[in-house]
Amino acid sequence: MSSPIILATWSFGTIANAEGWNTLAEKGSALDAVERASIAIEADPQVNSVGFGGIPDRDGRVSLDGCIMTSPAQRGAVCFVRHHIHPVSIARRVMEQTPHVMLAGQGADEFADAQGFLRADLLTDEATARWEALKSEQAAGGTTPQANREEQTGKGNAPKNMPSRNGPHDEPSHDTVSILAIDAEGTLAGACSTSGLALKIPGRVGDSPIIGQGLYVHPDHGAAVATGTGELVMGVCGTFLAVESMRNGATPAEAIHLVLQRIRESYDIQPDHQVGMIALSPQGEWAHAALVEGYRTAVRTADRDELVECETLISD
Ligand code: SD4
Repeated sequence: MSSPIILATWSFGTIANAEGWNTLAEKGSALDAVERASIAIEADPQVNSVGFGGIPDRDGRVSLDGCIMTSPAQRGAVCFVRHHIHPVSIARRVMEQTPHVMLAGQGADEFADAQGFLRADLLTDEATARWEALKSEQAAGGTTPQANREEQTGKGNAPKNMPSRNGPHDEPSHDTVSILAIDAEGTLAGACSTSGLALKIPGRVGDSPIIGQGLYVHPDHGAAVATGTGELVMGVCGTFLAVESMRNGATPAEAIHLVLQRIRESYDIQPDHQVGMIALSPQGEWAHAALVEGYRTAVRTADRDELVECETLISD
């Protein structure tokens, strides 16, 4: 028997954890817990970076990405979903009902239809208002949201700014929900769900739904998730690198430090960039770290329910 734990990114992670903990406390599986935790955030219209209510792309359309994983052989993902609210649940069906790992765009939506998921309009009035404000800001020559920059500079060809939602690093800008859990049987699971970057170029997909980028889980060696500027994570296979490092003997803290250092070495990090990571060992030891301040992780166990400020920063 193990002591269950659930960890989720950002302050809305406490809401995700509350939902996931209901499952873990009743001796449910980590897989069910991370799916239910994702659903809670995806369904919340106040969260403008995940699921229903996500901020649209450059052309005003919302697209969602998500994945779920328990082992290299048990993983599913969807990206560029435009007509369904729960990408993690669709990803789980890809994992359980198909021989494939990932479905994209129209194919993912049609698969979701066939699986009985109901179509929904992902756009809310609030997200439209925020999108219009961002477009005006952009037209007035203000900060250009990173996703809409087609030109690239610097050694690492990374986008220059964080998504301009409500602010680059402060909590109103919630970002991706990335979740890791261990259940009473000691089984690890993880999930990621996002609407990606505000004002992204239509078709852009980040790290969150890619196995080994936004999420990686190995039952014997540990699990890791990422949030933040996906392009930075994608050049270093961020979560795979973290779990592989744990396989080679690194602690969770050492593993994610190595990844964030690798990101620093590989890119010209801009002031608005951020990457936050969580790593969890099969024994329940966990750590988090971020490129810059503002990132936090919600943790829930039998005797702990709190939001932990990330004090371990990897900065120049
Ligand atoms: C992406 N990693 O699409 C996501 C966005 C995110 O915190 O996590 N923001 O690049």
